[in-house]
Amino acid sequence: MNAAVQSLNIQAPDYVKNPKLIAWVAEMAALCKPAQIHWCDGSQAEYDALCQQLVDAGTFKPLAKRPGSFLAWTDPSDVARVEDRTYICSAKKEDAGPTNNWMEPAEMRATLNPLFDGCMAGRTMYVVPFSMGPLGSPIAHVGIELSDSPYVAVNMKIMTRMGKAVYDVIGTSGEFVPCVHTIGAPLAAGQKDETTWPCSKTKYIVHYPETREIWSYGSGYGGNALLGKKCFALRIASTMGRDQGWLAEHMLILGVTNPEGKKYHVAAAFPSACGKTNFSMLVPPKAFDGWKVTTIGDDIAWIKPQADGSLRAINPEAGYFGVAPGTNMLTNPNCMLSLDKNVIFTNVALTDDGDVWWEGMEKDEGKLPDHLIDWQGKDWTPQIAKETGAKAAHPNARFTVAATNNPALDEAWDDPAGVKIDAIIFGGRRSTTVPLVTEARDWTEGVYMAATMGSETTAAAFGAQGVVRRDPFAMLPFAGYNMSDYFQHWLDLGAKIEGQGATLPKIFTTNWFRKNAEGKFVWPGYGENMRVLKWMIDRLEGQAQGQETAFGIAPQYAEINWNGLDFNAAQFDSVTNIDKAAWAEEMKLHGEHFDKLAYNLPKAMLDTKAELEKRLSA
Ligand code: SAT
Ligand code: MN
Repeated sequence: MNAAVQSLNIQAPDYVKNPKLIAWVAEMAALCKPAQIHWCDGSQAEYDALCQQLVDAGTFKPLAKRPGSFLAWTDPSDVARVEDRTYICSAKKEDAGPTNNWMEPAEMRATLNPLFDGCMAGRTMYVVPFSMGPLGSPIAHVGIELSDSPYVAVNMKIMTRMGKAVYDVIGTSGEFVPCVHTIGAPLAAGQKDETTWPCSKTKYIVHYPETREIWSYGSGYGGNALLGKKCFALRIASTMGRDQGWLAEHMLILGVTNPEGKKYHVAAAFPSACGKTNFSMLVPPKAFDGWKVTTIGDDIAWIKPQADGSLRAINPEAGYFGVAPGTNMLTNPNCMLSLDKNVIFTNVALTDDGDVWWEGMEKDEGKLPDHLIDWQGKDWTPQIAKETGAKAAHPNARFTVAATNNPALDEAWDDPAGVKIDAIIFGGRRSTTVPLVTEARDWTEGVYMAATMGSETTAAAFGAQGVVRRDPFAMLPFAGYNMSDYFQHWLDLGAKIEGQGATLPKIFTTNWFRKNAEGKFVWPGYGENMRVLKWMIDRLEGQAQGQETAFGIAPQYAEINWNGLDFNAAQFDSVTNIDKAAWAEEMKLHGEHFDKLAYNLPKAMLDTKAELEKRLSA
C-alpha cells in the first residue's frame, strides 16, 4: 500500500457489518486511490449537501422557478450510452452471443487494472448502497456502487432506494452486486478541474456475468454511470434471471382500471426513447370517462413466476430518468406535472428567467422563446436554430425525478409483492410494415414477434439515427447473455407455466409510428393509445373477436372505441394493413437476423417463421 492509501480512512460506519463488503471497499480504494471515502447514508441532509457541492463546483445550476431543482450540462462527448464501449465478459464468447461486445475476463481485467489504478486521485469515493426494488422484497436485489462522481451519487438517490437500510438487508453475510464507477479524470496534488463535467475520452462499460460485477470507466452519463439501471437491473439481472428462472426486462409497468373498478396490469417493452415513459403515465381521452391509468414503472420490470403460475412484477427503480425533448402537456401531462420540483435536469436549455426549456415546450407556450442558453452554454434564438439547425436541448436530454412526484403513481408501485401481469406488449418504432396492434396466437408466436422486433434508432445511443435495426425484446443493448439463449429462456418459462395449467399473460405487438406517403405519423398516439389498450383488455375479457391476419390477431375497425376521435376506416386501414410485398422484404430481414443469431437459436423460432411465411403466401 502506498502512503496515500495508508493514510486513507477506510473505517466503515458501525451500521456496515459485512466483512466481505468492507474488504472489497478497502481493495477498491487501494486500487483507485481516492483522497477520501464518503459512505452515503441516503439522508436528505446528505443529498442537499452534495447538490450544494455540485453548485459550488459549477456542475449544477439551481433553477429559480423550480424549487429543489438543478440543471447540469455534460461534456458534449458524454451525452448517451456508448454501446460500442459496452462489454459482456463471460468466460466463454458464445455466452455473450453475437449481439454483445466480448473480451475474455482475464484480458479485460488486465486492460482495466492500469486504468483504474489511481483513477480517483484527488477525488472522493462515494460508497452508494442501493436496493433495486422495495427493500427486502423477494423480487428485489441490492448493490453497492463505488463512484467518484457526486452527480452519480445524487442521481442514484433519486433513481434507487439508496441509503443505510440497504446494509440491514445485506447484514453480515448477504449478497450484493459490486459496481465500480469512475469518470476517469484523476487530479494531481493541488490540481483543480478545468471543466464542470470532467470525464475521459477512453470509455469502458464492463460486465462480468459469472461473478456479477460491473466496472464502468470514463463516462458520467446516464446508463453508463448510474450502474443500478441498465448495467445491473438489465444486463446482470437478465443473467441472474436466466440462472434463477425469472425475467429482467426493458419494460414499463402500468395499471389500468375500468369504470367498474376492475384493474389490470400491463408490462410493455419499447426501445429507449420510444415512449415508455409517456405510455406508463397515459391520460385516457375524455371519451374514456371512468378509466384510469397508473404508473408502476417506466423503464424496467423484474418479473418472477409464483407458485400458482402467475407472473408478478416490480419496478426495480425508484425514479425516472426520462427523455425531456418532446415532453409537453399534450404528450405527457402527468410527466410535466412531475417536473415542477426536486428535479435534476441534464442537457436541457436554460431560459433567461432561470427556468428550463426543451424542444416540444413551444406547443404548451404557443411560441418559441426569444432567447435561451443551449445545452452547450451557447446563445440560442429561433433565428439561430433556423439557420444552423442547432437544438436548444440535446435530443437525449434527460430529467431525473422521484417516482413519488408522479401524480399518476400506482398505489402498489412500492408493494414488495409486486403486481400480477395480465398482458405484455412489445412495440418498435417503424414507419412502415408493422401494424398498429396485433395479438400473438400463443406464447411462442409472441416470443417470435418480440424476437424479430425492429426499431428505428434514436438519440438514446451514439450512432446514426433513424436506421432500422433488429431490437429483440427492446433488449439488444441490454441482454447480458447470448440473445438466442434469452429467447429459449422465455420459451422455457412459458412452457413451464403452461405445464402447471396456469394461464400466461397475452402477448401483443404495437407500432404507434407508421407514416403516410407525406412522411407524417397517421396514428395520433399518446393518450389516444388508450383506445388500443382498451381493445387489449376486451381481448382478455373475451369481448372482442378480432380478426386473423398473417401477423397475429388484429382488431376490427368497429371493435375500437372511436368516441371523440375522428379516425375513419381508411385511416385505420393505413395503420393496420399488411402489405404483402413489404412483408416479403421483412421476412428476408427476419431470416438474416436469425442467421446472425444461429448459435442456440430455438427451432421454434424457425418453425414460427415458416408458418408466418405460409400465411403470407396464402
Ligand atoms: O442512458 S440510459 O440508459 O439510462 C437511458 C436509456 O437509454 O434508456
Ligand atoms: Mn430504457
